Amino acid sequence: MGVLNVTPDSFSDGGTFLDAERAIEHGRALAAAGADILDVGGESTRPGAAAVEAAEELERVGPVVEALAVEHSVSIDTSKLDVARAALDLNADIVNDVTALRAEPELAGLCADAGCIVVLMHMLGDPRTMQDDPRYDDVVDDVKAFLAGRIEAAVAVGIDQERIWIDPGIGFGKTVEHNLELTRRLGELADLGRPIVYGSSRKSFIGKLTGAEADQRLGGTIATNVLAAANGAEVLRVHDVAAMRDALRTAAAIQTPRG
Ligand code: HH2
Repeated sequence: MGVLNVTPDSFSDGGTFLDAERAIEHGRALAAAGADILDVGGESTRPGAAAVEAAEELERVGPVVEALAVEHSVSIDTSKLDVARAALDLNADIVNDVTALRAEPELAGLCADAGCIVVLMHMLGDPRTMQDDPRYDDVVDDVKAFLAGRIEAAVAVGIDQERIWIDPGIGFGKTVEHNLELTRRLGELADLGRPIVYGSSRKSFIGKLTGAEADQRLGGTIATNVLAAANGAEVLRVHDVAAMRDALRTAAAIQTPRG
């Protein structure tokens, strides 16, 4: 899954793809580099990010989804009903909601009616406050229980269980240690029986471990994603698709001896 942020303020690429033509071009480049899904977002969820009105978010992502969804599989990274509805009308295939259908509960009904895939992600608190001293009894058990509850809620409103993907929400209300433990024990989420999405790309815990700025975190991004894939992640949400593809191919070749 290639990240396509059509925002002025995303933490690692804010402003780079705010122009629709540049965003579309970048989306095509991500697909050419091997992304199976393009994750288009118009609102940053970085800690402390400013909220965006639905109309503005849609103005950002609408033309990009319209151009790319006829060519590629597109997920819309939004928590808003109106944005998701418009994106699905423009042929998006997946709704990726970092609030797991909690921000605007009507979004669940829309997804049920549309029959699209839905990504349910764990987040503690909201983007304004989530990094203020996050605490868990056991981070993996707590995230797992939360995701089990959100799957149940989604199925209760008519979303097909088979169309639900789950995500531990790396960096969303987590310390460095929480992110490392979730990555180390990611396999425990497989008990929920749904594909696991994993998004560590360029995130600040990698910066805290390596000292690297956001655009210099590829090494840490690759390490975390290769281990996440080995631990059962099926969908890896990354900015640097070509490097990730090569890393995954190499890791897979080690794991699968050729006859
Ligand atoms: N992370 C971000 C945004 N959306 N969606 C899922 N399912 N999983 C994630 O880990 C995830 C996500 C944050 O990263 P990014 O889009 O690069 O930054 P920003 O939120 O600042 O636009």
